Amino acid sequence: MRPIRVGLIVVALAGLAGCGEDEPLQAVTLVGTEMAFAPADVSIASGTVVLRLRNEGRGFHEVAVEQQGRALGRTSAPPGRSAVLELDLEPGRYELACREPGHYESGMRGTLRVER
Ligand SMILES: [Cu+2]
Repeated sequence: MRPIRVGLIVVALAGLAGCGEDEPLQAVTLVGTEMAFAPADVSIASGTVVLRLRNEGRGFHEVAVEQQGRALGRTSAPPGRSAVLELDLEPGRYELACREPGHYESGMRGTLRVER
């Protein structure tokens, strides 16, 4: 059933993007494993972003979008599952982090650059 679910998500996002919003809806998929995000460094335009975490690891992972140590949003998924986080972001540099104990310190982090 998994390919069908992915297809439905893509259709849903395309539908939202075509609803007459001024800003395009951006979708980014991060694959989480032990102990990394792929891609680790992401650049997007400002506006609404749908961040999808696909956990392909063996343990529980999360992704938090942080700025100056403050989490603006977070989502988490058990192994083999995905989770979605939608955020409106101003231009700037944000950090991606998994705050499961020890994961960030082991390299499960990245950067999110939001351009104008
Ligand atoms: Cu993790």
